[in-house]
Amino acid sequence: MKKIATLLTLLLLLPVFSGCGSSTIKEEITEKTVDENLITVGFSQLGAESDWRNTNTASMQEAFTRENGYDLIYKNGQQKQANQITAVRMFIQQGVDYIVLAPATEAGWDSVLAEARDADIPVILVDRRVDVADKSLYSCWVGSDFELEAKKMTEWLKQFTQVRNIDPEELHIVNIQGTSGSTAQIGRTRGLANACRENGWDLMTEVDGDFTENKGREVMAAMLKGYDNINVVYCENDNMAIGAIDALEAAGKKVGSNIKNGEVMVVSFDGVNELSREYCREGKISCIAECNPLHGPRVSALIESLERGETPETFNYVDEKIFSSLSTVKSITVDGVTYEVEKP
Ligand code: GZL
Repeated sequence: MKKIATLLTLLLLLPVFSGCGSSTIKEEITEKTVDENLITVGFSQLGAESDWRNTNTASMQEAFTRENGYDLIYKNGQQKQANQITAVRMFIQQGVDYIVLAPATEAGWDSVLAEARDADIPVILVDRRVDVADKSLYSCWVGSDFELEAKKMTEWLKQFTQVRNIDPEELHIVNIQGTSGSTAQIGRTRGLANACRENGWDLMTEVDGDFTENKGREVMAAMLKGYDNINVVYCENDNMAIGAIDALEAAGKKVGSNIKNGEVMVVSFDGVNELSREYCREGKISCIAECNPLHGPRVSALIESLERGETPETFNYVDEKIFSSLSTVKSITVDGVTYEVEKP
C-alpha cells in the first residue's frame, strides 16, 4: 500500500518536479510497475571513475535482478555527493524497501540518512563509509579494510628494500591519492604515512588524483617538474597508476623495481583493471594490493538476513590478496596474519 500511495503522490507532484527540469525524477514517475512481491532496492552509486567502480556496479546489478526477487533502481552520482543525496531523497519518496549507498566521501550524510530512518527505510553502506554522529542511521556496511591494504603494501616495500639492500633513506616516495575524504583514500594515505614515519622513508608529497587515469597522469607530470629524485610512486588505485606510468615514460623515466639503477617503482591498489594486471606481470607495476569490488552477493545476503528479521554484523570485511611478479618477497605478515604474495 505504501508504494501505491507514494506513486499516486508523485504523479500529483509531476508538474513541480518537471518544473525543476529533472528528467530523472520524471522518468522515475512514468509507468512504474509496482510488484509487491519484489524487494525494491534504491542503489546510489558514487560514480564511474574507475574499473573498480564499474565492476562494483556490475556486481550489484547482477545480484539485484528480478529473477533474484529484486526491483533495482540504480542511480549514478557522477562523483557528486549532491547527486547522491538527491537520489536517496527520491528513493525515500518512492518508498523503496532498502537504500544501498556507496558514498563518495565520508562527511555530510547525517540529515539525509535521518530522513531515510524517519521513513523507516533501512540503509546499507557499500565500499566506503560515512562519518555520522548517530551510527544507527545505517544497518550495516560491507567493504575493505583500506588501512590493512596499505599495511600490506608498505610491509611488502619494507621487505623488498631489505632483500635488495636499499637503505630506508634512499626511498623518495610520492603519494597519488584517491578522492580526498573518501574512506579508501583516508586508509591508504594513513597506512603509507605511518610506514614512512616508522621506517624513515622520505614521503615527499601527497597529491589528489581523484582515482582517475587522467588526473593520475596530470599530477604525475606536474610532480616530475617539481622533483628530480622520485623513485617510488604510491598510487591509491590502478587507474591513477596507469596514468602515472604514461607520464613517467613520457618524461623519459624507466619504470620498474631496479631502484638502485635509477628505475622508478610504481605500486598500486585494486587489481581490477586488466592493463594494470598486465603491467604487474611485466614488472611495470611492482606490487598491487587487491581491493575486492564484488560486493553484490554480500549486500544481497545482508538484505536477505534483514528480511528474516535477523541483525547482521554491522561491519563486514572482504578478504583480499597482494600481487607481484617479483620473487623478491614471498610472503608478508601484517597484524599477525601471513599473506602469500601471489602472481598477478
Ligand atoms: C575502494 C574504492 C576505490 C577504488 C578505486 O574500495 O572506494 O574507489 O580503490 C575506486 O578504484 O575509484
